[in-house]
Amino acid sequence: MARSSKSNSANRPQRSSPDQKGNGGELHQRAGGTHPPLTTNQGIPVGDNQNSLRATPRGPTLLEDFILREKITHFDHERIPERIVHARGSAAHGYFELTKSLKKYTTARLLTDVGERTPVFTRFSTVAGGAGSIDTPRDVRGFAVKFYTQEGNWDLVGNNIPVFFIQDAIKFPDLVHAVKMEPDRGFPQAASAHDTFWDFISLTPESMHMIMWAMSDRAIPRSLRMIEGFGVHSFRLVDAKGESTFAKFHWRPKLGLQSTVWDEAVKLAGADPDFHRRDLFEAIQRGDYPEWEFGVQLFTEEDAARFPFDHLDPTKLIPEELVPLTVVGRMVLDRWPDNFFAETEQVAFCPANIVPGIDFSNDPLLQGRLFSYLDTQLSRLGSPNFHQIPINAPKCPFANVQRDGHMQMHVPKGRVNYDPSSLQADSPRETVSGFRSYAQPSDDGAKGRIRAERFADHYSQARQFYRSQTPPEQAHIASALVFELSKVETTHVREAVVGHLRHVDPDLAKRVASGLALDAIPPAPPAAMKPQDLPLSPALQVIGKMKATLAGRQVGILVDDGSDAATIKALRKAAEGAGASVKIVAPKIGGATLSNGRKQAVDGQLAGTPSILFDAVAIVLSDTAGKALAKEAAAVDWLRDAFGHLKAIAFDGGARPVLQAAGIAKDAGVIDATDSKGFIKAAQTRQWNREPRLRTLA
Ligand code: HDD
Repeated sequence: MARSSKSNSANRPQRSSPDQKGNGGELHQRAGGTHPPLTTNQGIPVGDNQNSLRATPRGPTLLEDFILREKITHFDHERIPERIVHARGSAAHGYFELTKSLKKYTTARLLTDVGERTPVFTRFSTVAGGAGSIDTPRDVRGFAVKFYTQEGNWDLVGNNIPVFFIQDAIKFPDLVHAVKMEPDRGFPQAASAHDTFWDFISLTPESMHMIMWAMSDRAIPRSLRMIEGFGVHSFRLVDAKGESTFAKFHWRPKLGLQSTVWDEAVKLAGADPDFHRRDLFEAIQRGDYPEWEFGVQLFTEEDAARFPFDHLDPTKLIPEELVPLTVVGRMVLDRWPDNFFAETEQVAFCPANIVPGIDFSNDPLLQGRLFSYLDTQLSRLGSPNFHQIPINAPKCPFANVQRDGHMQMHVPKGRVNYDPSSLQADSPRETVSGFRSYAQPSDDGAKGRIRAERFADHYSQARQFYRSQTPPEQAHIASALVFELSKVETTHVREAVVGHLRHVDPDLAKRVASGLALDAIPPAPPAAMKPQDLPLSPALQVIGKMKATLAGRQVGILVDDGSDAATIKALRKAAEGAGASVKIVAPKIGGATLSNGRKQAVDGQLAGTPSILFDAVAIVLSDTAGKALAKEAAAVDWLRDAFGHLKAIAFDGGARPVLQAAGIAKDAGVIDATDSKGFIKAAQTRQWNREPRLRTLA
């Protein structure tokens, strides 16, 4: 029925003003800059992005609304499957610079041309937790570097621990199933302290060396900028004549290694689940670029034959005392990604991405990995063209006759999509400098599902690692085992693990058995090979190797109205002079009026900025504020935690009541705030001597 022109005009929707639209009105209009027109994915300019198309002002929404449907449909598909392991990660761009040529050993250009800078993209990760889990669980950290070399992409996909749990890739799905949340209950998230993990471990003696590392302070790092990285497997370097030398690859942080203490790691999980991501982001934003040395251990087939272990076994490392580390380059991370999803999430690493002059070894774990990663990217990124995503694409020219597939971004020209061909002048061809596998002579063994004989030594290097640690580190390992096994409900699993520890070190077994209140130390399982006493390797320590430095660290100063301005200024100057950054914490975020009457800007409000976030703390208060904050749990905990986490504490007279309320006894790390020099010295390390007086360690 035709409507009369009168009723038609009465029903016609009025053009809405910005405020009626719901776009925040004036503020939205006022935002500076030149804003391009908002369009649909088809380029159609959008007139109203706040209201869907309705049949009448209060009526139903119309299916016709292609703008609404396109927007919602795209949103519905925003998530892709997260990585089955290493789902939670943080990454940054940077460069690798060669400082010493390896020309004698390899033709790989990135390792021969001193001074050449190769762009890199490096992703750090935890292993067990989901993408939204915490940054500070006890876990291995992934350390994956994509080198965009002029001869193609090389991915060095390593960890912060130089060995692995298993010797053969066929065990990887079992290991990962065991450590991830249990399938019937869906917990625990990002934690190895549960029955299925330890059940698997107790039945997998080859994991014992890795367990020592995973229970050590290496698994609770202070910062991603303070972890080492390892390629784990032996690789080969191949020279122009086709001769090969084995290589192990290492990353060593310029800031030195540093870990947290366990109680701190647990509290960090609540205080700042993004602690490591934020730390990396903030360091890069302030121009304090994280840096690592790149080192190699080089050895020949003959050297390897003399090692008291099989270097193809990924549960073994080569002590630096046996084959020294030669530093040949450095990596600097100087740019945070522009977009987390496009870069950090979509980056696809693959140990099979290798360049001419580098080759694989027969390590059975590596061999399995060569298959797994390409396969996982197909399922995760959904197309065989994932190498065309900008973060994955080589930065050198690349061409072949692979074609088509989902999300093909290239538009190849011409008739030729096969090889060999003779119809097109510019079709790609094989080159003499192309990748060639090392012509490894094969040994005479028979085919079979067999492990090499010397892989059976499961305990010698676990013992070497444990015995090489400093006493506090040994206590941390024993305590971590007690903590983890105390979360295991099944008694026989607890006992079986302690049984293995007898082979590692009888004293360790005793400490853990006592920490679990076992009636007796359980029997050791039969060992396929008798553990040997290998020479100790101090290079395996964290505490022993820690640099005494505040560089890249963070100092928190707790102030309130009336705090002495001169003391705060002196402390800040000293801390910044030592390379630390300083954050001011106060009960109110709007600021504190100091003794000089000036308003002090505040970086964090007390309740939301616990001392857990800092490496060392100072507390500077007026007498009035000191008395008031002694009754404030957040302030008392601020000090109690700093003390418990073995941090240096500087305090002035006004802060004394808070110290008293926190039960802090003066020691070498509790220092008068006027002694800023003494404070900085104490802050360069943790107060390890304090620990035995504070908590019962196994
Ligand atoms: Fe793996 C991811 C490191 C053994 C299968 N692995 C992944 C990442 C790192 C490592 C750092 C994250 C990469 C990123 O940031 O995107 N993986 C290691 C190391 C291993 C190791 C150092 C032993 C030495 N991995 C290993 C085995 C297998 C896998 C034995 C399977 C046979 N790893 C994968 C995977 C992942 C992965 C399922 C998950 C997401 C991805 O690959 O891209 O394919």
